[in-house]
Amino acid sequence: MLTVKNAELDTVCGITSKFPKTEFSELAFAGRSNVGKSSLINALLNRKKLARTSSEPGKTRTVNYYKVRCGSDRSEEDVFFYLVDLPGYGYARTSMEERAKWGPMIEKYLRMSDTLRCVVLLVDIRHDPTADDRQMYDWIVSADLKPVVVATKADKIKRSQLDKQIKNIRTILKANKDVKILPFSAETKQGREELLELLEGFIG
Ligand SMILES: Nc1nc2c(ncn2[C@@H]2O[C@H](COP(=O)(O)OP(=O)(O)O)[C@@H](O)[C@H]2O)c(=O)[nH]1
Ligand SMILES: [Mg+2]
Repeated sequence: MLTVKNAELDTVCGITSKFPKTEFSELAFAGRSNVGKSSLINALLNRKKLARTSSEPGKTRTVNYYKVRCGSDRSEEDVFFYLVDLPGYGYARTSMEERAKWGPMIEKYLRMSDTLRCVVLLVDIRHDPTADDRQMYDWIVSADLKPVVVATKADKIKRSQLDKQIKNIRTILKANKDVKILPFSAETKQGREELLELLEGFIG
């Protein structure tokens, strides 16, 4: 199990900047704007305001690299990795121009990173995944990465609805049975430990 010891914003990449060559494994996070990505990153890293959350969606236009140091019961030494926050997509009021840049930027990142080990796709547990979500999912698979899907805001539905919603997400993404779809809540921290454990399997 990982215990987060330190996390800091290391690099911010704009649309035209080159992605850095990092010395540790990269774990990337993708999803629609407002899906709860910043909240999940903060919950995961036990930090209140490291990643900026906003009720105004569509603000992030950058790829943010957080350098994370963890203790691990699997090794004596601390474990380092980069958590990579990819730009949110699908926000209705984003200009066409901005929207046109999102795809190539994500594709370029997936192609260029040598140390990328995993992309976590976030979808809202209450809603059907969108065409953009499906595109993102297919890019992850095409990049020969094993997708991890996190269904956010799990506190917003009844427990009795959970299985049904997960099944629905699986069907729409066409994710086969061995793809993990993990219910998560930044409010209650449901799924946090399981996600950390899953991520630990990808680094090192
Ligand atoms: N109830 C609940 N609200 C959440 C959760 N995660 C995020 N939110 C809310 O959803 C909105 C968008 O969250 P944010 O993390 O900024 O989303 P991002 O645009 O994907 O980074 C904010 O108002 C958050 O407070 C969650 O697990 N449960
Ligand atoms: Mg955000």
